[in-house]
Amino acid sequence: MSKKALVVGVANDRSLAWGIAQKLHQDGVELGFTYQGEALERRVRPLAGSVGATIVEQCDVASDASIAAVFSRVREAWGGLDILVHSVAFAQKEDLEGRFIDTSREGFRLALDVSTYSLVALARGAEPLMDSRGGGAIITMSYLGSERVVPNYNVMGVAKAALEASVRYLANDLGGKKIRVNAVSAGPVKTLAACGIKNFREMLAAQNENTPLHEGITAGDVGAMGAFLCSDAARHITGTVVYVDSGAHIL
Ligand code: 0WE
Repeated sequence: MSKKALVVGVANDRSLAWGIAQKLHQDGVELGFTYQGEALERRVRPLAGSVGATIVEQCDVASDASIAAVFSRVREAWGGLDILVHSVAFAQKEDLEGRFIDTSREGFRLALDVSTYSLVALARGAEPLMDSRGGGAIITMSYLGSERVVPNYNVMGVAKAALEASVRYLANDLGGKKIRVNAVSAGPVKTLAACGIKNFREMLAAQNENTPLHEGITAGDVGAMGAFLCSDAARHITGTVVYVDSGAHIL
């Protein structure tokens, strides 16, 4: 029977989650997608259709009830789950510029709720469904701003640091059930999430000019690594962060 993957975080055809979904599809994995709201539904439905997705559900990752509804749909349609792709982040625009010290309590709470706690909540929902398959793989997306100060990344850097730590604690909790949890730390890619970010063009240029490989990163590059981490070839890899950044993190 084919593997089943739930992909959370496709916004459009440039999304890292879409890059991963396409690679999983090539590997023969059956796909399900969630979308955040009505505006994104119009983008996600056609993409989901193009890879023969059997689940397309709305999911607000800030709502436990919404997450529970998604997993009951997965249980009903598939009876189990092999792969969970988490590719979700949000901080208020005002918190991605200026000084980190000025982050409000609500801005901090929102960024860590949507970008970090959502992984914990989704992993908890996936656990029994993966356990019933004898194991599974969970991946999430991170960024170097979790461990270095990247100008303007600010509260998202703190959210990604907590996300990477969450990967380790989740990997430890779920290892006994043969559920692996890993993160891909990607270099900058021009996705919807990058829209309107100050100096993003310069960051893309730096990725091309100032990295060991002198090459930009594509959603396909991230997708290939994501699909690998979800495959049996990675069966002994858990709790780690893999860099897909042309070597930027060593400099
Ligand atoms: O994680 C991210 C971006 C995530 C993100 C993007 C937005 C833009 C629109 C989270 N929240 C929002 N909120 C919005 O209102 N990246 C790794 C891309 C990124 O974002 C940056 C970067 C890089 C790289 C922000 C500042 C500096 C560098």
